Amino acid sequence: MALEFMASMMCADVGHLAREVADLENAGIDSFHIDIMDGRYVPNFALGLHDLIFIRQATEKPLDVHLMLEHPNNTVELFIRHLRKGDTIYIHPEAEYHPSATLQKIIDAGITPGIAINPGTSIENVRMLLRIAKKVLVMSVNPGGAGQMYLPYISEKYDEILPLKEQMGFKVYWDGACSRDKVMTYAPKGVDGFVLGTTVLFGQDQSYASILGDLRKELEK
Ligand code: S6P
Ligand code: MG
Repeated sequence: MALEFMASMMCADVGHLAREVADLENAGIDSFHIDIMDGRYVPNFALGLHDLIFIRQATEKPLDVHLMLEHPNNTVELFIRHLRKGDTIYIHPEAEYHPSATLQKIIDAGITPGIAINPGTSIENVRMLLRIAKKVLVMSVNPGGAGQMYLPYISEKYDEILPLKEQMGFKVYWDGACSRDKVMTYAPKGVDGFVLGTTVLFGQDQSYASILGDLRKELEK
């Protein structure tokens, strides 16, 4: 599949969520990234179940649900219930005693299983889960907020994980402080998709369509 651009919906104008979803869809976004936080696993609250339900009925595009929750095993069904085949749920392995059991629940429900790897977590720590997950969200900021600074040390993690993706059967996605330069550098290295937030997509002087169009044009060069 071609490179995927996901819109980080915690960065959207929540007062006009229907318009934001329609504008992004018309601009050619590939999927909607939904950051769910519990104020415990991360020190913030972002989107919630109701936002997910609203966005799910507002678009036919896939949803990319990033659970930043303690013990997602306890509540993952609440999210699964509103999703469909083609949607993804990512969990943070550190947030659960038995993350592979939670991933299995996601698989059994026909949803794509994903894991998110924190900046401070090494690939070695989650290596076995790479056999189960189909999508891996490599965090280049600590989970918990938009508009944070890119952490340069994560670049070495891409060097480690990208060579594994074919043999282990997963795709790699960038989450956090994604700039134009990061897309241009890491797409050719094999990153399959990028979560776009305040750094490049939201709150800019250009329209969504022209930002996404420019990114795609430049990638073709
Ligand atoms: C962070 C979250 C991310 C952010 C994204 C925002 O906890 O998982 O998905 O929403 O990083 O983008 P930016 O460009 O503002 O960092
Ligand atoms: Mg996220």
